[in-house]
Amino acid sequence: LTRAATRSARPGEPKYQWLKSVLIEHIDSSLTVGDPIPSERDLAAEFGMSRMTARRVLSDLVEEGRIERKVGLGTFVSSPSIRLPITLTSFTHDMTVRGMQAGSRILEFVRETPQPIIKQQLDLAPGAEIFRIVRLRLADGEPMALERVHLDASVAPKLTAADLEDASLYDFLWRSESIVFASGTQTIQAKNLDAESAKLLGAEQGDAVLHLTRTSTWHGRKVEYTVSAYRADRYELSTEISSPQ
Ligand code: 16G
Repeated sequence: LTRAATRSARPGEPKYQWLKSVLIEHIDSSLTVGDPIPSERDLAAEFGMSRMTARRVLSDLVEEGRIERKVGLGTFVSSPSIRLPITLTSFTHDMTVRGMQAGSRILEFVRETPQPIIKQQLDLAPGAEIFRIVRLRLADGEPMALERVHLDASVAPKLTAADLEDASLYDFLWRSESIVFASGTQTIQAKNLDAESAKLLGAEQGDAVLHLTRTSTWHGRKVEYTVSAYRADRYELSTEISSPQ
């Protein structure tokens, strides 16, 4: 670090705390996403501490999402997480309000008889069809989430893949069918990426993802069942909480 970026330890300040706050200040004031962070060995030497302490600081900053390790390359300032509220909004809306450009790559778009599990999730009658839509969702061109939508085909029979080229499904449903989801359920699980999904998301196999399952209802009817994998290094989920009444 440059001399300007460092400061002496405050009286009684543990070395771990000292290095951590100096690094955070340095990242916030002088570095941008992708800038390299000094190695554990260099930090230990510069701050006169054991490599173990320096390693702990770096590991904690990795865990907090401030920096990331790239195998064989070193440690770098990482992109800040996008904090999503847990509400019934669309990907396009969530990115737009954060000043980002939402996009999609459509990987599959089929109208089909649903698998039994999907039929059950959507309470579909025998013979009913769904649209199964698999999309890679992008924010400012960067792959962020993989999304598998199962939509009751009878509510939007005119839907085509072209309607979803870099466009919002929820906007289409509203504009063409006056459908707006007012309620639903959403489940959140932690999972690890399989090789194929990792490749699409530009991540590594085994990386953590936030696995979100959403069922959206319209006039008391389950219409959408969607399973999404959001990159855990780019998203955090947040919700208001209050004491039980
Ligand atoms: C979000 C929803 C997904 C919905 C999609 C529509 C979650 C977990 N999923 O990704 O259920 O289908 O938005 O997005 O939040 P769009 O209107 O931008 O196409």
